[in-house]
Amino acid sequence: MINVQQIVNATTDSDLKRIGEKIIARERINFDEGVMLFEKGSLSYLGALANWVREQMHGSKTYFNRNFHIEPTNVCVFSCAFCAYSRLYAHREEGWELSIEQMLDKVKKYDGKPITEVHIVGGVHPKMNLDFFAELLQKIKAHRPDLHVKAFTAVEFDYMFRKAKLTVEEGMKKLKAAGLDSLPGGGAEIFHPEIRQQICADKVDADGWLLIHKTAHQLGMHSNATLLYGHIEKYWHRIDHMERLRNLQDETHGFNTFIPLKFRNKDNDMSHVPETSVVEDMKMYAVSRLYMDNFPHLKAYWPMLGRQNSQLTLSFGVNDLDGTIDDSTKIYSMAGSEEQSPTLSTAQLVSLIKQVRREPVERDTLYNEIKNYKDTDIAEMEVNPLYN
Ligand code: V47
Ligand code: SF4
Repeated sequence: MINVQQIVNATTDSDLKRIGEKIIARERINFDEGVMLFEKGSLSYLGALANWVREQMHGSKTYFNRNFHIEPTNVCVFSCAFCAYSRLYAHREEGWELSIEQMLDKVKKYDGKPITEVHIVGGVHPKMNLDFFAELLQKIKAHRPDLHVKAFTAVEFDYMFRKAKLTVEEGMKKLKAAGLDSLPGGGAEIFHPEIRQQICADKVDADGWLLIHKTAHQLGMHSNATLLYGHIEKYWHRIDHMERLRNLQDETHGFNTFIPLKFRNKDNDMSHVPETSVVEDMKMYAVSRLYMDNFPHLKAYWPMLGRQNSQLTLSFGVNDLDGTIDDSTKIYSMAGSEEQSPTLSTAQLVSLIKQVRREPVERDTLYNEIKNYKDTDIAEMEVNPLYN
């Protein structure tokens, strides 16, 4: 079998060869080299390198968790051009707004089930303020103290804290005390103002986003980071975005996972922008694995990519497929993802990973391993209510 060193040796392009050698030596690649990988790297070259890095870091392990989502509202004061999901406050009768009791009922639905995480994220509703969410967190924790609460994008935090006239540190401390455990990675989009101004001008900017995550890390919480790719940005905007995240990670080591999110173009103000091809998607994952050398995990969010393409990413650097999701995530189905009802049972998720000969490992939010399913029989799982 040809190994990665032989693939690098056989490369005729001197830039790609040098970058490949750096990667094999586990040296950091720089901005220009990141852009060059996108511009010149073939799918097979990038894939070979990214898969090598992935296997050095995690072997064949592919993580997932058992989680569910709550989307408190899709009413939003902002109007990001790519968003198919939100409704302006003036049109709030077209959207939904859940009360604390309704959200608690969703939590209670999982009583007795081996779910480890709730992911709470939604639009920015002017009436759902810091006190509202602090009360929600307290009530969730009072009901189920062991449930890990991963909640709110930097966009939601920024709005809540400004409205409450608190600094980021004060606001974050308050939510942590109420029960917040970690932060999801949303709202990052593309940091560079040249693009941010065109796709989401009115929400928190790059420095604001990074400050919120830095503050959370300093308070001992972990977080994720996303990048919305495949619309009007150039390759260098993606690398600029990754560079800013990589720099913060050098300082805090608080990020767990990097999640590239593929732009979907249905029913939004950017519907005229074509979606990227699968080849471009896989290149994005591969370059992410190669550039984000200090991020332990790379996640493909299956409801956005679809199941088969998610399986493919596992050969392009990805080692995490998020979770069983369950219930109510609408942000991608409304923007045109092929996954219109994004729920997988544990048995289905394990089977998806095994089909492409990877090792399914159930984790908690912080990547502590809960169960390795390498030797678990799918047929047995399918008839066991614990996995369905
Ligand atoms: O910030 C919105 C994206 C994000 C579209 O941290 C779109 O574990 C593509 O961040 N096409 C929110 N993307 C979701 C998110 C997330 C998801 C899963 C796991 C985690 C995690 C975080 O969804 C937004 C935005 O970038 N988004 N509309 C669209 N049309
Ligand atoms: Fe609001 Fe988030 Fe949609 Fe932007 S992406 S309009 S902040 S819900």
